[in-house]
Amino acid sequence: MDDHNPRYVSRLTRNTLALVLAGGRGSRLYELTNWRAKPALYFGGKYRIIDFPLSNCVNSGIRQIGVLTQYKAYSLIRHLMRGWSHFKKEFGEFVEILPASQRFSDDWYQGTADAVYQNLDIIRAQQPDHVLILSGDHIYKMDYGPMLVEHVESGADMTVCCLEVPVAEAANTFGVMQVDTSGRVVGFEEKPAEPREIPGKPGMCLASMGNYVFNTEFLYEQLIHDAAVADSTRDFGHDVIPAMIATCHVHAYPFRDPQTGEKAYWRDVGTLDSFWLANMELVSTTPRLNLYEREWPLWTYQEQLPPAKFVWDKDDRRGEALDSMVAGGVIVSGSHVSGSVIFSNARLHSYSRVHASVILPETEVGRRVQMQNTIVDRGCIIPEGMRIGFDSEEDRENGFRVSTGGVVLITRGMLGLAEGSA
Ligand code: ADQ
Ligand code: ADP
Repeated sequence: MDDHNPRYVSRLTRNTLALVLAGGRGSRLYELTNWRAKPALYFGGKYRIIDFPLSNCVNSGIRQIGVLTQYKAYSLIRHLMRGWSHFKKEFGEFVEILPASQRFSDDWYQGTADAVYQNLDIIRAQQPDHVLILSGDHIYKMDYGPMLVEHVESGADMTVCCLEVPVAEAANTFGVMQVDTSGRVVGFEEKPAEPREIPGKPGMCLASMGNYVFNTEFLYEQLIHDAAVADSTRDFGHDVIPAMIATCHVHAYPFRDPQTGEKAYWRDVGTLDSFWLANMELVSTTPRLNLYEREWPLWTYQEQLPPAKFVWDKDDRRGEALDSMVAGGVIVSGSHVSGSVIFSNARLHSYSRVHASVILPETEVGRRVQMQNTIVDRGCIIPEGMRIGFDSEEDRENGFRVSTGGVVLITRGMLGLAEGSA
């Protein structure tokens, strides 16, 4: 490779088609994903989870993107149409929505490999050199260019992006692989109960991030082969990758922070506790995920709203928010917010205290509410005087969900509000 040719990486990224897998339900988020796919879930005060992989693609110079949808895609599709439809086909750029029900098969997508298989004709029409398959579920900033370069240099048929993760975190959750000294993958198990450790690193294993680079022809071959295997669940992690290891060249690309060379920030916000915690990490004084970095813009859609307003009310109650992120359209009136993430158009009324909570858009917090360690779904109206997050028994009696880590989830349904409109 010619390291010094600045066009080298851009040629690779230009000739790559990204397919973002965005059909997953995210069942461990319970009622939070009853009405929206996990990639459409709100995150970080104004984003949706899918904005992270999509922004990563654009910042990496990959501008041919298909988003594969399936489960409860309405909210996701609306977001993509409003926020991600400004690409210019004339420059060979697009973000295209590929819904399951539109394809030639009567079946909805089965596993992730089937989702891609059903779109083979669309991939063929683009004639990319490489296909980058991305999970639409994760929070991280990553330049995919260096992974493409390493993929090409290694001579691999396919590359899996990976991270070192504690064994306890990976068990039953991630694909776990073994590599030889050259970085070639020699073993892969999907969600093993007892992941194999990295030699010399007790307690750690090498987990798949669910992001893959395929040589396009090789991808066709593998998907067509898998489609003919009778007992396959048509899933990359369960079926396609384990079947390839013995005969094909699969390379592992470790995702590292480009500045420090250390393990990079990556969060699978798949549970209520991890979703809450990843939002809390953002309001720490020096967050590992910096949303304010100008060189890696994170794009999203948000309607134009007036600036957040903090009202010192007539009873001399200060409306204030400390160590918090507050979106547009919010009014904090005579209430105290700390360590929280408040999304657009929320209203917080006098004498209330909100701590360590994630409040999704269009929410109303009544007067004298005391709340901590809580996730409030979009459109909730919290009645005056409620105490939430102090006593799990009381929270359950009120009909709320309390996670294993003690985080409270409140949705409209739990408050007896109409669920059908936002
Ligand atoms: P999981 O995340 O558990 O494991 P899965 O539920 O298949 O795998 O989701 C992968 C991605 O595909 C998600 O972004 C999801 O939204 C999406 N998705 C799921 N089914 C889909 C479908 N039918 N159509 C479109 N999109 C779909 C995977 C890998 C593991 C790896 C983890 C990392 O299988 O090996 O460790 O990701 O989180
Ligand atoms: P967003 O699209 O911004 O994520 P929602 O997911 O709340 O917002 O809304 C998407 C649509 O799904 C709503 O307009 C509504 O019709 C439906 N919906 C959302 N949440 C619920 C719910 N809890 N119960 C019933 N329908 C809902």
